[in-house]
Amino acid sequence: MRTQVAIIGAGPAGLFLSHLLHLQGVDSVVVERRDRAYCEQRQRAGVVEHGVAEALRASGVGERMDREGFAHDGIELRFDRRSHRIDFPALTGRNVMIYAQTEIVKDLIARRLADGGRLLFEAEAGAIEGTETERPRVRFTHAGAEEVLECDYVAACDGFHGIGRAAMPGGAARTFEKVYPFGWLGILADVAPSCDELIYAHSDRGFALHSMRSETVSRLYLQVPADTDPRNWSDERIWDELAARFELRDSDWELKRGPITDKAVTPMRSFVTEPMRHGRLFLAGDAAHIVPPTGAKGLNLALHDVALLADALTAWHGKGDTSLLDEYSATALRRVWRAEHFSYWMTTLLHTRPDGDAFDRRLQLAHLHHIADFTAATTTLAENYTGLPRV
Ligand code: RFL
Ligand code: PHB
Repeated sequence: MRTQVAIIGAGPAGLFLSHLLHLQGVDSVVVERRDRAYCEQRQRAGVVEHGVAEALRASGVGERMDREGFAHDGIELRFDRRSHRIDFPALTGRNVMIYAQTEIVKDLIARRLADGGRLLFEAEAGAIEGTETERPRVRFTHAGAEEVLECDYVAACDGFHGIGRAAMPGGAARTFEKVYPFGWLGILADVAPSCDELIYAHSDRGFALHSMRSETVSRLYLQVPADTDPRNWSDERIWDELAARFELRDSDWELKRGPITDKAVTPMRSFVTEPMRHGRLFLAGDAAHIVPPTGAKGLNLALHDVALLADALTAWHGKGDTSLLDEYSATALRRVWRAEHFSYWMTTLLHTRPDGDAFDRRLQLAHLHHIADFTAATTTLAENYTGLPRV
């Protein structure tokens, strides 16, 4: 089998890259180890930055997002049992879309298939070869057979546990990592959201986040120790803990409860690999970097990466110009490190450290008050959250 760009992984990065390349007349094949249903149901992100939503619309896959997603003009920071709203349009002229990653993946798969795209599910890549030559190859297994995909370039969009990063020769890449001593217990529940906008709550009991998927489905998260087994958390215990962390003084606001349909613990880490390219192998999305979910940046960064990569591959295809490919890693990493800093900052601002003391919590509260009370500080949060146009 032969193509111009071999793409490993049908997550948001691989699918959007394949779609953008198709629009520019560049041929690609996507190999994905899981089946289609698995890719479409994996519960993950929910916040789409302003510029990323624009990019989805501009490429013709924003229609259902605009119909079924929610435009949110702000978030609530809840601390010291009081509520503080951050107004995005007033501070930045931008907002965000609440539209689940599962839906973006469904939209992209449907569009690729309608456009005749070659998307191979249950096709696991086992090796990437010849990345320092002009004819790299991806070996994969599909329907029990060993196959070889010959190409001009390989885009590893295969997530944190993929083979792309490991295919960089020893010494060619440097990694940077921070693992946090806590994780998130995330739930999906069949109950109307108890709020119109997301609530990021700091409390003495730990962090909690209230998000949503639709008018009848809520998505909520609790900070828990990293080694937590979700089976030790009964539904009642989860709702009681969420209610305690979201509690407000002087208000009759109440958390609505309903049947929990999904429960999982996500570990939290920050991770970057540099550079994001070796020869004709390019890394994009979670294959190259991980952020803790507090800043809602993972999905957005993945889509930014592949938008850059698609422009670079288009310039190579159309004019034989490889200068954008040569600049890809450095350009992508500037935004990556900005998002790494923002996500780390939001995480340390809002979570309780197991080794933290009362002094640390007073500092967090002083910082949170500063963000709520001073326009320059509020604007910094709003600009980063809605997405910086240029980094
Ligand atoms: P993905 O989505 O992991 O897709 C990689 C794909 O590659 C496939 N694969 C292979 N295929 C073939 N052969 C192999 N050898 C392969 N190895 C792997 C995998 O099966 C998979 O289909 O990576 P991508 O495309 O880079 O997308 C990244 C995003 O998924 C991720 O950054 C976000 O979900 C992170 N994230 C959030 N990001 C946000 O922007 N906003 C959020 O609100 C947000 N919340 C979250 C999140 C991630 C979470 N979890 C569970 C990690 C909340 C959670 C709970
Ligand atoms: C989500 O809706 O899953 C979500 C929202 C905001 C975050 C992380 C996850 O910061």
